Amino acid sequence: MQKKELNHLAIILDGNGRWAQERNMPRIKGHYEGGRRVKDIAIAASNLGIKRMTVYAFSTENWSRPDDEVNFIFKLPKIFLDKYLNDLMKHQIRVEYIGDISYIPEGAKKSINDSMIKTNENIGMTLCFALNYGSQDEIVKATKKIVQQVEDGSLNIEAINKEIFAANLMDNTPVDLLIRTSGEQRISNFLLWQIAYSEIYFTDVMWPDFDEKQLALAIEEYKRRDRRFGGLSNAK
Ligand code: V0D
Repeated sequence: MQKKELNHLAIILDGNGRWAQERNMPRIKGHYEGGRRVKDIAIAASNLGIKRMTVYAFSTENWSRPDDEVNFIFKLPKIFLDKYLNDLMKHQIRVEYIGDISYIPEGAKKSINDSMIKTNENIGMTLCFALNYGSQDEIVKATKKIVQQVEDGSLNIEAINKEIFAANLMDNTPVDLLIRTSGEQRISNFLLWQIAYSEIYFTDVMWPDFDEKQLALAIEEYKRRDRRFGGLSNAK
């Protein structure tokens, strides 16, 4: 029985604000530290041979946070890019995003586009930021695209299947391992289709404390589960 590769790692980055508050620091400091962890864990994951890492950086529900916090969060793409572009290039990491960036501030949009253009030729891991992303929205958008193709006459209703459906999502790489930090045990509208067969790892560690050691623990658990089920008929 072949071992299941860890191709796509997805992470719900939770606990930045709480981490800062517990240290009597402003919540935005937690987001800043969280951004640094994204860079560290992306490099560690790429060194481990992981091909894609998707991080839930800002959800459609996060708009309800205080204005100052939201404004700072949208400065992070530029801060992140200015500080870490060299590291991304050195490790051949490509930046992508999923989500609806039409409503996010122009400055953030520009940095996101710059980061994609500058890292476009990199051949290593893809680091995908889920920005203003919601999985139910993604599924509704995919449905509209499919209906449009049927209306155009380019797609027959009988031809619609799960492969066609997946191909109309923003990204359709199946998630092998989903990690959520900071103690919450929910999916929160993240990659609902893509996690159909994924292992899920919950940890109480808050995102700014999630280091390479924590990543190694998560991957160890992933491999242990794979070995446990690998002996049985595990046809998927
Ligand atoms: C805050 C922890 C990098 C979680 C990470 C606007 C929330 C730091 C980016 C980024 C955020 C996004 C796109 C890109 C380059 C960098 C980022 C957001 C939040 C949402 F092309 N960190 N970061 N984007 N945080």
